[in-house]
Amino acid sequence: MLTLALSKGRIFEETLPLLAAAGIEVAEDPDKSRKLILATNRPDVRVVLVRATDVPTYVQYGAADLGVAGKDVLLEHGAASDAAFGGGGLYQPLDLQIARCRMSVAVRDDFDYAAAVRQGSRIRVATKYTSVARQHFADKGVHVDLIKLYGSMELAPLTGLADAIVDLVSTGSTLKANHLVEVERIMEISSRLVVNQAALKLKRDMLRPLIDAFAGAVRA
Ligand code: PRT
Ligand code: MG
Repeated sequence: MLTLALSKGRIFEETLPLLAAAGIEVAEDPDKSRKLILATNRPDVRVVLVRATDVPTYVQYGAADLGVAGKDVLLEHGAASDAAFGGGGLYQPLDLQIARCRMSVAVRDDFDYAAAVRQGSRIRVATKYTSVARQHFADKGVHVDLIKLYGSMELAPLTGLADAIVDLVSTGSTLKANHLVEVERIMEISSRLVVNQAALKLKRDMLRPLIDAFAGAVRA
C-alpha cells in the first residue's frame, strides 16, 4: 500500500492532474465528504488529508510514504525538525511547480519601511515563518522583533501588533484589501514532492513509476 499525504484546497486540487498522469484517480471529493482517508482507483494507493503544515511530519515518520508540501512549509519544518532525522528524513525529488506564490515583506501603506531600515530602527514583524524571516532580516542587517502568529498575518499591522509581516502573496489582492503594500520579495515558493527515505528503498517498485510520471507531467 502507498499512502500519499495531501492538504485540502489548492494543493489537493493542483495535485489531481499529476496523479491523473500516473493513472491515479481519487475516488472521493474531500469537499463533499468528511473522510480523512480517501480511496483511489488503485487498490494499492490511498490519500490521507492532513493540515498543510503536517504533511512533512506524516512523511518523515513514515505514516505516509509521500506527500506534497509548499517550500514555505518545508523550510519551517526543516528548521524545527530533529537533527537526528538528518534534515527531516525527507527525500525531495521534485519541484512540482504547483501552488506557486512568493514570500514577501509587507507593511501598512502609510508605514515608511525604507526609512525605518535606513535609520536602523527595530522593526516588529509578525509571521508564521519565523525561521525564514529571522534569516532574511539577519542577512540584511535589519533589527527585528519577531512575533509568531498562526494565521491572518494581514491583521497584525492594522491593529498595531506589528510594523510588518512576512507572508505569502499570490495575486496581491489580500494585501490590497487590507491597505498593505509589498516592500520586499524574499523568495519564490512552489510545492515539492516529499518522499520518506525508507519507503523509497522498500517500496521502490511502486514509488519510482509514480515519481517518473509526476516528473513527466511537470515537464509537459
Ligand atoms: O489554510 P490552512 O490554515 O488550512 O493551511 P495553509 O494556509 O497552510 O494551507 P493552504 O492550503 O492555504 O496553503 C497550502 C500551500 O499553498 C502553502 O503552504 C503555500 O505553499 C501555497 N500557497 C500558494 C499559498 C498561497 N499561494 C496563498 N496565496 N498559501 C497561502 N496563501 C494565502 C496567503 O497566506 C495570504 O493570506 O493567500 C493569501 C494571499 O493571497 P493573494 O492571492 O490575495 O495574494
Ligand atoms: Mg491557507
